[in-house]
Amino acid sequence: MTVRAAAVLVAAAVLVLLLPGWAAAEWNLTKKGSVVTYDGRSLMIDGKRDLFFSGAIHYPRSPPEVWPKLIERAKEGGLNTIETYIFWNAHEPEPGKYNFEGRFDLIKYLKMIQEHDMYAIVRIGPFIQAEWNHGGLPYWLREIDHIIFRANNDPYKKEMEKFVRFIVQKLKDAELFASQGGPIILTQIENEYGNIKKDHATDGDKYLEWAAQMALSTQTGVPWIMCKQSSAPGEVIPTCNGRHCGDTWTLRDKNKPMLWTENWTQQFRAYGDQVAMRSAEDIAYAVLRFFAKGGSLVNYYMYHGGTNFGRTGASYVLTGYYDEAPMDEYGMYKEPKFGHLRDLHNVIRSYQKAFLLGKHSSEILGHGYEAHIFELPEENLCLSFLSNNNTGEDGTVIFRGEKHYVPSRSVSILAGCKNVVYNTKRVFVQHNERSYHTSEVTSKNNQWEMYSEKIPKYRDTKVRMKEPLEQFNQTKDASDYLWYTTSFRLESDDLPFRNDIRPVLQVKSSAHSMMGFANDAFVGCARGSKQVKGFMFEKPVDLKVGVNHVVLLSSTMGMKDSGGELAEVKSGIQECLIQGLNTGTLDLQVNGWGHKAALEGEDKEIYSEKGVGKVQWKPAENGRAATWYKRYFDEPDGDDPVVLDMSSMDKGMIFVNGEGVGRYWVSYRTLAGTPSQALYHIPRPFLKSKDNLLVVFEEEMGKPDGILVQTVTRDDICLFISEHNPGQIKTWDTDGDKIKLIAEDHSRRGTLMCPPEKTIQEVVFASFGNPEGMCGNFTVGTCHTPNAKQIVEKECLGKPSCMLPVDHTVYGADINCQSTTATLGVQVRCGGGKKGA
Ligand SMILES: *[C@@H]1O[C@H](CO)[C@@H](O)[C@H](O)[C@H]1NC(C)=O
Ligand SMILES: *[C@@H]1O[C@H](CO)[C@@H](O)[C@H](O)[C@H]1NC(C)=O
Ligand SMILES: *[C@@H]1O[C@H](CO)[C@@H](O)[C@H](O)[C@H]1NC(C)=O
Ligand SMILES: *[C@@H]1O[C@H](CO)[C@@H](O)[C@H](O)[C@H]1NC(C)=O
Ligand SMILES: CC(=O)N[C@H]1CO[C@H](CO)[C@@H](O)[C@@H]1O
Repeated sequence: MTVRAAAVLVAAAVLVLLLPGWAAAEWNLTKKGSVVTYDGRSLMIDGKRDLFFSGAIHYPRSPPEVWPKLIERAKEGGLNTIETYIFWNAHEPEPGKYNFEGRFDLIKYLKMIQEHDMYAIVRIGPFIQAEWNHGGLPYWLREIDHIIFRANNDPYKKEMEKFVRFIVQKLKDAELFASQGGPIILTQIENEYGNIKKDHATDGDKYLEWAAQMALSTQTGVPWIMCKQSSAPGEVIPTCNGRHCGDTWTLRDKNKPMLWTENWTQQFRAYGDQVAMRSAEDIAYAVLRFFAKGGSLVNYYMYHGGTNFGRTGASYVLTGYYDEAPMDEYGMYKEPKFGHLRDLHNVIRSYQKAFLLGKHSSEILGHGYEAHIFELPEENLCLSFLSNNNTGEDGTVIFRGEKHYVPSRSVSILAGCKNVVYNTKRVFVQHNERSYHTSEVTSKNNQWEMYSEKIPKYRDTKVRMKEPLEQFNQTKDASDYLWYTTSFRLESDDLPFRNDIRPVLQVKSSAHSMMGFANDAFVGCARGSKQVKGFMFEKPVDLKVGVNHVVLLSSTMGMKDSGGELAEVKSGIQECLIQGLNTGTLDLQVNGWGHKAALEGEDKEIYSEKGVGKVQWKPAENGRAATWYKRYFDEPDGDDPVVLDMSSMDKGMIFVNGEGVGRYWVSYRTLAGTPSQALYHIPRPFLKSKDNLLVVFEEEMGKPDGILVQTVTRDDICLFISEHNPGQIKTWDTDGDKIKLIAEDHSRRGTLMCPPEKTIQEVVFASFGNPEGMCGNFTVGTCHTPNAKQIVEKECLGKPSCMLPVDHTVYGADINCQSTTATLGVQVRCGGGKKGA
């Protein structure tokens, strides 16, 4: 130990004595390193308490060129921390062969976070779930003898430990832990183990204890966490994951701080699921309920979701990930979520001294009403959270002698325990909506060529078995696709005598979807769902006297990412029958099957410039099953995000310049009848200015000439503000120990602001009364002042931004609705400026 390190260690030890709490027992702090400690109130950096507003942004779900913008925007949103999982199967696709290139350059990502002066939380897992293929576990783990994932099982523990130590060492080598002067303040081992502990009833606790000790022994100098647990072994901190951690979670160990590692900003979606939304108000409410009870760290899951490129998504999960997050799939601000949470972060941060150092007490103020108070009398500082947990009932409470109006399911923050500076239901931030613009490059050279996959016959296959084989064992998860082929002979008396009766091909599958072919003709397709395991394919087929060939193309949409039995999840064809023959049912189960993993187009990489010449392309025809299509297109002008509208297609994979853009599945509709996802993001870094190679593999009956290249804007901006004022709204700032008023009474005005360089071109909607609907689709209610539109036009047209009063004296009252509280609803469209910017 060097003298300097010893000195710092002594300093750290003193620190621990002064501030009772935990500190990593021993490590060699570097000169620039920080000590991360904790107690029951919060984490501390070099002995100083801090608040952590963290956002989950996963590096493999965006190209590295985009990371700086995402991190900057997160910082602008009032975050001081970025959280990411580590993706084992991306980093170690084969045992001992590592990949940290491009989107998987974890070290570059963490350094970038540090350059932006932010902290990082690294959730190593290495099981991560994350709606990521196989929950992050490499396929090859399944082939290790006697392995049981995430259990007190030596083969699993050996591989897990090897990877965790490898990653920790890699992070240490790059000096990325806070103890070394890096950004990482917390590391996570395992992930939501509480969900499956019962599956390994005998040994779950032993495994967790081992995982904790193994993690601690890596000596990172920063605390370890385990999420979705209410207790954790030793000094490991258990943390909450959920929607309402302030209401649903109790931390058992009072010497550990309340940390919320996943506050879901929506629900992730699988194909077939309805759009899952969560309002800015509800997220803000949940965060403040948690902070009111003493929470000091929240991580938004996700703050930006990004895209499941290539084959990286878990079973059935949409290619676009958490599009409803504060930054949408394309990295654009989703308002008002982004701004409303930013305001919340800035307000709490302004009062963090009272909040973190003050004495915490609480008072019940009535049924469902409570106050949480953080008071530091010696400095005359006080901060309180007034909350109304009642559904559908606004109310007024008396707190410290003053009346406060608190809307239902909302929390107000009171500065000095007096002035409302924030209420979760009072959204002053503008809303915005996306619109899509078909780029002219769509029609320029819109010439498609096609190559139909060769449908293999039994004689073309090498892997043969009496019965159909399990799918993952054949594909090794290197492809979604496995061909199954079988051949059989029919005599003339086997076939139905009547022409209108056709035999039926019936297949039971535990894969995710399947296409059937008989004698080279496409018979149809069938699919399963995330909710129900397996599915049945039943289609009439044309068979003939003599030899018939039945070929099944079985496909998976990623491997399962959750549950205790991951290694045992099987896939593929389970039963195959021909029904309706004169001679009864023909059972093909033990008929002899040939297998061929992966598509020919995948093997030859015909989606890349390198491989595109390896097959003979010809002019495209629509509606051909199992067919590759290609065209070239130029990059649309400007910087707006680029998407493909795949509405005319059914299911398959998209590649641009050899990059896997993701799986698409437009024919999988929601209950409402709309495609689960029709628009697929092509990040601009995937594009060059001219001649981009677009290749699509279509399984079903798609029409490629209908594919549109589009650009996305958020030029539709809206206000939706009620005249009702729950208290004087003021914005305060702390200047040293003094609080100063920096702005007052935003409550009766709303601001509309266009994206940079654009101006307000059109007032699409304006109503003062009780308008309904959402930005992009407002309608007038029963109360409406007809001249609102004129007033807004006068105030806003041609300007980059405008401020509108929310006041009936300006718009006049609707004579029918005099006693109601009016709301101003406005939608304007921005435009002009740099073309396409
Ligand atoms: C601290 O440094 C000493 C001497 O270089 C070394 O033996 C020891 O393993 C280091 N401890 C840790 C936790 O890295
Ligand atoms: C708040 O309301 C929710 C929903 O009604 C309820 O589940 C929860 O228990 C309530 N919490 C408290 C502390 O009253
Ligand atoms: C995997 O497939 C091979 C044949 O390709 C077979 O020998 C082996 O038994 C299979 N393993 C499992 C676990 O099914
Ligand atoms: C617009 O709102 C109306 C009623 O509020 C609804 O019926 C309609 O489906 C909405 N349209 C869109 C495109 O959301
Ligand atoms: C851990 C937790 O409670 N997360 C919640 C955060 O908010 C989302 C809203 O979608 C909830 O679904 C999560 O449960």
